[in-house]
Amino acid sequence: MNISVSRSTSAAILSRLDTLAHLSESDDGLTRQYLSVEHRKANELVGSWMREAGMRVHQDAIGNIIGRYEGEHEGAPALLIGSHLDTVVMAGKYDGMLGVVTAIQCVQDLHNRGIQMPFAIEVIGFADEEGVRFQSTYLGSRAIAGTFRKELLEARDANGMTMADALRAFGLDPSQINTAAKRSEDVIAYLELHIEQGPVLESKGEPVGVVTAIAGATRRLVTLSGVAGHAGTVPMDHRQDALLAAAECSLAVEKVAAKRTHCVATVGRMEVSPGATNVIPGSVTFSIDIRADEDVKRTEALAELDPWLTKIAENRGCTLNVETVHEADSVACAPWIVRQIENAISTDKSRVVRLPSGAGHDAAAMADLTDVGMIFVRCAGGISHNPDETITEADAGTGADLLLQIIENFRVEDHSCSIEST
Ligand code: HGY
Ligand code: MN
Ligand code: MN
Repeated sequence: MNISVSRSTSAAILSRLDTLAHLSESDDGLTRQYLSVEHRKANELVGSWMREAGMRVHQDAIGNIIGRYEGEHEGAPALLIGSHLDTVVMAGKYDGMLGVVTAIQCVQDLHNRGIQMPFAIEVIGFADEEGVRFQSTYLGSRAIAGTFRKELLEARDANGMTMADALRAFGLDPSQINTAAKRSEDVIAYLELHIEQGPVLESKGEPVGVVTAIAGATRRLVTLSGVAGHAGTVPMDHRQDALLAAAECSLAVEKVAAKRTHCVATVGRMEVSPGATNVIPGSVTFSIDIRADEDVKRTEALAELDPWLTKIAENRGCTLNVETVHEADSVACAPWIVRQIENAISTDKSRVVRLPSGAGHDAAAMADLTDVGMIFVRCAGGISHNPDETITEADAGTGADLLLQIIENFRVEDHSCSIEST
C-alpha cells in the first residue's frame, strides 16, 4: 500500500472510539441500543466529526446518521462506506464503530488535501445492526436498501414498547421509513471496514484481509408453555416444566449444528417465567441463532431441528411456538470490488488473505441495493462481542491506509449509474 494516512490518524481513530465507548446505558461496560438516549448522543457526536471532515450531515427516517462528501460534480452517485453504531450487550468498542470512524478519517484526509473524487462519498453510521432491542437485525441498512419489513414496527422491546412508539419517542415518524431508501442509480457501491471477529488474520500474521462472502443466518424466538407449580409439592413425574423442555431443546440446537461443518448455532437469550426459586417454570422463551457458510446447510439443520423441538415439547407436556425474527441468505462480495481491495492490499496475490465472514454485517443487507465489498482488520485473539475486544493502533492505521487507497483508486465497473470521468 502506498498511501498512508498520517500517524495521527490512527491515534485519532482509537481516541474517537474511546470517546464513543463512553456513550453506554450502563456504567460497567458498553451497551448502546437502538433509539436510546445513547444512540442519539452517538449520532450527534459522529455527525459533528462528519461535519469537521467537510460532509453535509443528516439523520434519516430510521435513525441512521449519514455524512455526504460531494464529488467533482454536485449530486454525483455516491460510494457508500459504513458500518453500525449500535452494540450488543457488554460489547467491545470496535465492532461496527471502527468502520464508521475510519471512513470519516479517510474523508477528513481527502478534505484536508482538497481532493474531490469523480463520485460522492456517503459515510453511514447504521442505527441498528445487532438487533438487540427488537430481536431483528440490519434495521438501518435494510431501510436504506429499501427492504425494511413494516411488520417489524410492531416488534416489542423488553419493556413492551413497540418499535413504532420508540421511533416516535426518538422524534422520528414510522410512516416515513420508506424515505430512507436509496435509488440504486444514486449509488455506485458499498464498502465496509470491520474487525474480523475471528482468529484467521492473527493466525496468518496479517493486519488486514478481504472478505469473500457473508454467512447466511436465521434467528428464531421459541416459546415453550408448560404449567407453573409448587417446587415442593409436585412430584417429578407430574411436571410440565418449561425450563427442562428448553434445556433439552438447547442441546438439540447444539447437535444439529455440530454435525455439520462450518455450521454454528447459539441459544443466547433465555427468559424464564415466573422466575422464582420455588416455582416450576411455566413458560420459557429462548433465542436460536443459526448460521452456515452454505444456505442449504442452514435450511437442512432447521428442517432437522423443527420436528425434534416438537417431540421434546410433546414429551414434556408443553406447547411450542416458533417465530422466525430474522432470515438472511449468504451474500457474496462483488468480484470487481474484491479485486480492487486485493490490489490495494498487495500486488502479490499470495500475500492477500481472502476469508468468508461468519459474522453478519450491514453489507449483507446493502447487497440488495448495490454491489458490496468488505475489509477485515485483525483483532486480538479474534475476540468480539466481549469487552476484551481490541485492535492495535498500527492495525487501525493499516486499515485506514487501505480504505483510503481503495477510495482514491476506486474504479467503477459494470455499474448502471454514470460517473462523469475526470
Ligand atoms: O451477529 C452478528 O453476526 C453481528 O455481530 N450482528
Ligand atoms: Mn456484532
Ligand atoms: Mn458488527
